Amino acid sequence: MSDIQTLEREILAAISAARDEAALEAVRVAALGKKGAISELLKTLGGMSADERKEKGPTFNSLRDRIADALAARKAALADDALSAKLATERVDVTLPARPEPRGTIHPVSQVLDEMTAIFADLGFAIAEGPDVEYDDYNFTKLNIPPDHPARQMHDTFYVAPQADGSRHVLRTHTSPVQVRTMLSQKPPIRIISPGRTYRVDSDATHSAMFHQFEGLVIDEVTHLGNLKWVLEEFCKAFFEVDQVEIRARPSFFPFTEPSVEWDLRCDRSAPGKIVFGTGNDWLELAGSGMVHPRVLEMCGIDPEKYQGFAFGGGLDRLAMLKYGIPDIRPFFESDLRWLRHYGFAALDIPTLDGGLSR
Ligand code: FA5
Repeated sequence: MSDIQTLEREILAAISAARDEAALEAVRVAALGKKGAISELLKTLGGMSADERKEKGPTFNSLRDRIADALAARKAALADDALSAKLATERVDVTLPARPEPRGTIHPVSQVLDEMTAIFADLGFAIAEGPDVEYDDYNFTKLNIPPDHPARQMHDTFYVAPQADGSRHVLRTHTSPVQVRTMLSQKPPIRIISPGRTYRVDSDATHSAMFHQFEGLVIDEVTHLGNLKWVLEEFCKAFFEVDQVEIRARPSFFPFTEPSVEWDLRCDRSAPGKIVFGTGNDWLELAGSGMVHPRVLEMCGIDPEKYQGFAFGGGLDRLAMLKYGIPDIRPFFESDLRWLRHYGFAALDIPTLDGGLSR
């Protein structure tokens, strides 16, 4: 075997023995680097006669090309091996079962909020929203509660520091300012429901400083308390998942409605720890309501000669407590995981009217 063939065999053997890129690079340098064996061979061509160069030149050059090709092929194979090894360590076994227990749950307030919006959307109401930090003007004045009016004392208000222009913001004490925002930005007919956070300086087993309310508003050319009663009855039937309900009206007072009506829902609380809706001799407070006061319509740019409407609102946390038998409002906002696991809902059980609200 010629020296050239021996050299080629040795280099090819070293190439296939290289286990990684660094080892392969060392083989390349030893063969094709400046002082490499093949480079040294090529250098000898310069000292040869023309005939000799003609004979050896192609042999040396093709040797160099074969070694370069073998180096490139081995490099590609090593890169493939490295990628396969990496993929093998990162492989996920998709046949493994998911975590046996879902860890998060849906808070009862979120659940009730979803249930409520599903019901009112089905009745043709749009969802409206307003900010937690509200203009004093929208929370009170445009709702017919001017500054220094005694009705302001009905709400224990959190005031925000005065603005540079002297105007004041409040943490909204009810969702009723969404009525104002809606009337200022939309033309009748209006049909909205607005659930959201509200704030009052208040705390005991059934009152929290931050709580949730819902607000409904309907404005059209002809509306009356009968429509309001029907809407509340339809809501109660769907929400409490019973075929029949009975609600009763009591006269009440809200500065932004005239007349004002408070609604109660008939229920049976005779069995300990249980409430049945639609029968019995007990009554539960459901919502405040009334026909929108003409002055409110006027202040919100709606002609009270042409339009009238009704509004209603109540406590969303209270509805959750009633429906799901939760006795105390305070743990709602204490982030106690044991409470959340007990009263929470499965994350994928999104309430729908046809799929069932609270299953
Ligand atoms: C209002 O806030 C009126 N805006 C409701 C309304 C809307 C009347 C539209 C007419 C037309 P009231 O102050 O009564 O009304 O509050 C309504 C409900 O919010 C209460 O019945 C109660 O369920 C709930 N609520 C009030 N304060 C708290 C509190 N601190 N914690 C939990 N729930 C509360």
